[in-house]
Amino acid sequence: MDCLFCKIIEGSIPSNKVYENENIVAFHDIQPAAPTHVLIIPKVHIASMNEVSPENMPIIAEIHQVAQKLAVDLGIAESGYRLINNCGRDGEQTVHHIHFHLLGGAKLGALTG
Ligand code: DGP
Repeated sequence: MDCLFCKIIEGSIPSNKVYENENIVAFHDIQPAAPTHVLIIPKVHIASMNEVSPENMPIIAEIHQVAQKLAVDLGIAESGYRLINNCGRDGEQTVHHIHFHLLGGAKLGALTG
């Protein structure tokens, strides 16, 4: 499958991984928008939030558990952070393998749209 994040998961494209288990990988974003900017993705290919089904909803929950743990590990839990999913054209989703941005390490600007 011609998917950038599937290639990162299989290791044919390198990434700076901060977490991996049997279901999930997290790695530093190549274009950080904050001092801490990690992408958390499922190993199973789900194109976007629009394709999440009741069957794979548990992995979305697990991604949130991993985000909570990574926020602690990366030292941003106490000061705060954002966990963002961009979906589709208006959401400015550019990689069509569902991913959650974990952003922190500085006061983040207001969401203005
Ligand atoms: P989004 O706009 O929500 O689809 O965000 C996609 C993110 O993926 C964007 O912040 C940049 C990041 N990205 C794109 N290509 C690569 C890559 O090859 N490696 C890494 N680590 N991140 C990438």
